[in-house]
Amino acid sequence: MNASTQTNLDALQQQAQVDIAAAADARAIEALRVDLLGKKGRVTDLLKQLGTMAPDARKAFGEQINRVKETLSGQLEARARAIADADLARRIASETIDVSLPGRGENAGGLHPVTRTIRRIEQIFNAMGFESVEGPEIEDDWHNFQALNIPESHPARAMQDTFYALNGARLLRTHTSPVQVRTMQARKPPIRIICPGRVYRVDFDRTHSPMFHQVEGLYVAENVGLADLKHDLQKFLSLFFERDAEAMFRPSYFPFVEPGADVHMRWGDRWLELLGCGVIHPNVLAAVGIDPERYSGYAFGMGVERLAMLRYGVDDLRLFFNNDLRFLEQFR
Ligand code: 2NL
Repeated sequence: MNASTQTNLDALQQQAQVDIAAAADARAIEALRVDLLGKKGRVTDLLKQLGTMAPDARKAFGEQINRVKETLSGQLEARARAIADADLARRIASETIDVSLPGRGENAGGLHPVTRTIRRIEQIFNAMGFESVEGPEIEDDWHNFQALNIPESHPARAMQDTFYALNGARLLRTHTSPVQVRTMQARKPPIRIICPGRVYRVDFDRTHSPMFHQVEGLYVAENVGLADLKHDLQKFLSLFFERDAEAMFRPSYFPFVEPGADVHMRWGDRWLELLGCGVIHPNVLAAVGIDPERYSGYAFGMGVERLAMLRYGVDDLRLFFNNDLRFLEQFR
């Protein structure tokens, strides 16, 4: 090792330390690193001179240069970290995030109140052993009327006027009873079903819509009668309205049942008519191929919108079909 090379190394190290301490930003540090330790850097240059030295000197000086190299490398890194920390501290002190800006929000959809009511009715009856069955909305006269003990020119047809096509060969069903007719034809008792769905009548005012929803139900087996009907509907009403419902069965006429009844429920100091029901007429059982001497059954029908109006406190049925979001959003 010669004295001048030694001096050069000491001087280089001292100057480098001064420069590193003075570096003001990340770019200055990087420039220094390249100038000192890069491929053509000054420390690297000194290492290249080792080749010209005697073996003893080469070993001692080589170790020295590597120590300097490591020291400078550590100092560069420490300075770079100090600069980054100071930068961050300055940004934290000077910048602010406005957390008061409202978010964009999610437009969550929801189920229509009629759908929710149908599901609620189904849930209760399914738990009582009734299977949900659906069927066509376009029907023929036999399934919608004749099988239900409503012959041609029967006065009950005037109350269930509907929409016809193909010269009366097809019509929009006026109740979901035809689904029950089809199910009774296809199965053997015991049969315990409910039939939810859209139905159509020529009717339009505050409490009637030309299209509305119904859930009908029936239970056909041996020895099914009025007592089963009263018990099961009483139970349904209590579960649906979440209270000990006081029900009244008042005689009423439907061609497809005998006896028939309207079910009323105490509502404050009034009685509200909620649904119709009865013991299935023997003519109906015979029409679908079930022996009325062996089997009997009860049936009932309810308007979904009517129950939804009572449950949600809605006073105009047409609101359900106007598709006004201000109304519908209240049911989410
Ligand atoms: C009402 C009255 C009712 C039925 C529907 C029915 C169905 C078959 C046989 C016998 Cl397949 N009856 N359904 C019975 C009585 C009343 O509905 O006011 N619905 C909204």
